[in-house]
Amino acid sequence: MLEICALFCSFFALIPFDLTTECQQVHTALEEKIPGYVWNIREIGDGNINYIYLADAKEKKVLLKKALDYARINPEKFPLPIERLFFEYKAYTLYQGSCPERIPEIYFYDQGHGILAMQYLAPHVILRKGLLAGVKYPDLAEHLGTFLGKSLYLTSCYHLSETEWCANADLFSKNVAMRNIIESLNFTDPFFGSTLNWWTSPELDAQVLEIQNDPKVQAIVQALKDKFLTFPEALCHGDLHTGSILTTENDTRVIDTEFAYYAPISFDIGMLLANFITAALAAKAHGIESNWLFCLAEDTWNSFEKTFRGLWKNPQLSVDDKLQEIWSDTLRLIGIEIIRRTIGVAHNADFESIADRNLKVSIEQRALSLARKLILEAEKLVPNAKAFEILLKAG
Ligand code: SR1
Ligand code: MG
Repeated sequence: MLEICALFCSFFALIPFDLTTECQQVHTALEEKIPGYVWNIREIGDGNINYIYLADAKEKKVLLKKALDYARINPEKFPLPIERLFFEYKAYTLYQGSCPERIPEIYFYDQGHGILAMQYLAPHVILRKGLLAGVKYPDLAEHLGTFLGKSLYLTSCYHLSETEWCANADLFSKNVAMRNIIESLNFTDPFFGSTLNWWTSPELDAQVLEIQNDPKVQAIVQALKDKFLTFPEALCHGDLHTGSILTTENDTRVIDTEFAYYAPISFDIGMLLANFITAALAAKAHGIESNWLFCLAEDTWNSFEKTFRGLWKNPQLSVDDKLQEIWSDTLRLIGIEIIRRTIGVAHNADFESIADRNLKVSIEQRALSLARKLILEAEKLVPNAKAFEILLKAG
């Protein structure tokens, strides 16, 4: 009897933990590509778009991303092509050439099953969770500023030959579905209205109306949207918020590159700094210090600028002029990202996990007013050590 029981148990130990069709496909792909292990597979993700699995064999762990033909956040509203994973894989491939130390190792891409397998990073946590828990990462600004400088400059039209740059821009221009999401969710819906938008109502209603009825705000956002769609300056991650970064105290890795697109250099920087500022604005509600988070934004910019200047070798264009343009657009994009995370469809835990409604409202009101100011007055702020402090006071 004991023997039968042991046989029964060992038989089931060979079968993955979760037997959904998707999980079964993950299991099949793994057995094909990395044979010789007994994989225990479980779903561990909670993102907006894909399913994430941890495959755990005794001696080996692999993280697998499985794309379905819709976004998990809302299958009916967001049908999505599985090919987004191809662009994610291609973006990792370019990052492998420009800044390999800041991404996970990629093991395989299985186009047929829509699966991307990569290094399981442990004990890494999603940066957003770490920041909201008050963890201070001593190397984070330097890691991310360097990542921005290297990944953006080394894939740009200022560095690559025209042939290479055109080939890259052409390839990523086919990531149309993801570009359309950015176009709608970041640049259109929050500023021009959409039934998908939601916010803390009625408290924020007046501010939302003010933003959506301000022709100056709309003209600036429209201009940035046009620039995003028509200026393939460098490879942008496309979704570089604090949920797309894994950290330990001394390591930082950028993940989730499925929105990758050739776009203006400022796009990634604006989104990332906006998410630091969002965390800073929410800090009080989470019982954490805000100043370090504002400094994180400032230090990340400084590290980006230093890296970018160091790499710049373009005699026809002044690096100062280019950085000035990137800076002003970055500020406007910070404003755009803060607004879309407060009144668009996809919000962040920074604000949404605040239980005290009055406190949440006051933080969101401050965020909206700061963001609007950034969009309208970006020209007035010069990139110096005090810029983010001024921002804080202005908000
Ligand atoms: C339909 S996807 C919603 C959001 O999730 C991603 O992380 C992007 O930020 C996108 O806007
Ligand atoms: Mg993501």
